Amino acid sequence: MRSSSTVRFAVAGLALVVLLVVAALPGGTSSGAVTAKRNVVAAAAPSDRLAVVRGGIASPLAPGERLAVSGEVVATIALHAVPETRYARTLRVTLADGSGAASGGSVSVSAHMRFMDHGSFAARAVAEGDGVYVASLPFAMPGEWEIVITFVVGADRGEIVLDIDEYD
Ligand SMILES: [Cu+2]
Repeated sequence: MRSSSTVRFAVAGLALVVLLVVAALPGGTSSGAVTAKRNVVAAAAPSDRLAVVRGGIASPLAPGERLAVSGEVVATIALHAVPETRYARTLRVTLADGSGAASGGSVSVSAHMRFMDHGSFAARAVAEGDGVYVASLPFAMPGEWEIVITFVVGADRGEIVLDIDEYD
């Protein structure tokens, strides 16, 4: 009788020690690893939805879709997440005309939230050559934004309006 209750206490004590060790070992590091992994995934593949607005009607923008700007000028537009940030995006515009990449132009962007008063921001895209222009979009929060992209390429001027549903 006595020895069996001693064994029972010993087993219970051993189980408690094992529980404590298991709880202490991975606990501190696992939540940090999950957070870091989540950020990396968000930066690699934003699930933002883009639509181009023509005459007040928005239609989904397909990846790589070429949008008429003015004359023979067409634009291809892509958004990229910015590593280490939650909401900022990089806008990458590629311009081409009848003779190829349109590098001598200028591209600027203004943005505001469609249904909230968060102010707005404007940015001038930096020309990177080969018809590529890059602008930073410091969105204050995820949600529905409208951005207006203004183009000047030689004598051609044009504007593209995009609705962006930014996914956090
Ligand atoms: Cu808002």
